[in-house]
Amino acid sequence: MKKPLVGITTYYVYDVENAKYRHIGAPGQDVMMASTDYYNAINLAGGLPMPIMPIDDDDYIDSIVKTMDKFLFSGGSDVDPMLYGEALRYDCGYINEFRDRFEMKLLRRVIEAGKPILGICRGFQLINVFLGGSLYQDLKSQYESSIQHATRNVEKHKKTHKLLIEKESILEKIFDNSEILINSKHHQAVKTLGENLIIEAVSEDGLIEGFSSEKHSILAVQWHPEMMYEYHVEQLELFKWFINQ
Ligand SMILES: [Mn+2]
Repeated sequence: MKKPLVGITTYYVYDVENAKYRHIGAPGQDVMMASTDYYNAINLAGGLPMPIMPIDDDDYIDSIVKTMDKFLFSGGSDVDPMLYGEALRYDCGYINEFRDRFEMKLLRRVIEAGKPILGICRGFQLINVFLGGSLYQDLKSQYESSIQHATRNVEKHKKTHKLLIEKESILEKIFDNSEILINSKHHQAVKTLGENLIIEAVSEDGLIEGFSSEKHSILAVQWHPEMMYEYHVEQLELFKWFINQ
């Protein structure tokens, strides 16, 4: 059987971001970057992972949407608050307008084409914003909690907080459990939920950590299963579900 082609979004890195610590390329060159974790996870789950070059061209985007069977919207920089109608707060992180513009166009076409979508971290937040939801620009200053969601210097696979899974949700089917432990690498989170989205799981302090949409074939999570599966095998089940559905 032919393996499903899974298009995975990538970082678009401006020359100026790369310039300070340049290891590759020449001055003036923008580059594409991606964490290998996504590609390894999709490959192990039985899919054929393909990086999507961020090229802002409508013909290109149409071809990609036709060619790929499924789409993974990956992690990365903060979504521009202007896209959910808020002014930029002092504690919002780095914003890449090129990537936002490209991925919003891509997401629109993928949803129109009805192809399955898996969102992770930034991908999860981008989908929420696309469907009319909003985000906390920075949890530390906007959401009172004793849980550390932004564990920047903690190992990628380290379990740091609980995930409380909704009854009869997709995540309950995937993990066969109502509660698991997950990593946490986000300083932003869903504030108001987008249209047609259903909550799949929350953290103990009440933040949405997973949502789905049957209408749009979306499953999206705030944590990073691709950083965990090597150490915590249950996390690979999420990618297997995505490939096999
Ligand atoms: Mn978290």
